[in-house]
Amino acid sequence: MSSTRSNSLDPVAIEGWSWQPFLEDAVDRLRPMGLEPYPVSDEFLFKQDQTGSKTKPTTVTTATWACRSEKFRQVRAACVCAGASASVLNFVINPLPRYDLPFFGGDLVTLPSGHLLALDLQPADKSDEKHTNHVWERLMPIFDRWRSELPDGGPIPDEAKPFFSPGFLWTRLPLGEEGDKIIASVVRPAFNDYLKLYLDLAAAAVPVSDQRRDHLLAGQRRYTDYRAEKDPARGMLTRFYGSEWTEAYIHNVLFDL
Ligand code: DBV
Repeated sequence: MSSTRSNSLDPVAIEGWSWQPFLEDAVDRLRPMGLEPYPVSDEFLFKQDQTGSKTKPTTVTTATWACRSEKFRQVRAACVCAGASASVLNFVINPLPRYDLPFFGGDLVTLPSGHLLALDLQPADKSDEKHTNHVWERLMPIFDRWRSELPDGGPIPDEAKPFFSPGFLWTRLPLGEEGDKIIASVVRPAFNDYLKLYLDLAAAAVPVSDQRRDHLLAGQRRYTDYRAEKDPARGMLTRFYGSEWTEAYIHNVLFDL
């Protein structure tokens, strides 16, 4: 097995990584949009280390897939595979501020305590109806369809609320057969429905004025700064790879606006 990845458009492949089919679905849908690789330096494209005790070490791999296109500043997937300790696909589409589009966000996380799953089209400015209404109108029926088949994930911090849409799909599922069944029959089609809507919105988006662009950019910065500051993966990544690598990864790759 090669120990590095080149910066290509092919989806990350990590042996035993449970979220691989989701990333493959996403890359298949994105390909027709005319993708180019987004530059990511080698140290963040592929990172591997050992964790756990000396007698029972686990390999922890973090790989990054990133591209850009005419309307997307950065599309990136952070892929973590650490055996039974963790499996994560964190997937974000960052549109260019020249287009009036929300962010696409997916956080698919498996920990020893269970699965935590989040999907949303997140606004750059929640109070701006011109930015949100036409998105929410089309998102809510999709949200309602899938939410009814998932347990509620429970409360999220108040300070996070400005950054979520009312279509924030958020659930926790148990490990094992029951959870796996719901992931295959509900979470995977929900992920693809959210992504399809997002790509439809992007296909229809036309460039906005300079003034509007500046407004959207300011909102995108607030969102990105928040995500970088509160990244729930910080603890896990720091345990695996140390603080220097983790902070550089969060600020220079994951949330780099
Ligand atoms: N989350 C990230 C990135 C990750 C990542 C870049 C590289 O933004 C993983 C990986 N999320 C991750 C992990 C956990 C969570 C939790 C490892 C578990 C942390 C832990 O328990 O140790 C959705 N993700 C969460 C939580 C929420 C979200 C609400 C629970 C937070 C908590 O309990 O404190 N993340 C949040 C969200 C989006 C998102 C709304 C966008 C759709 O990506």
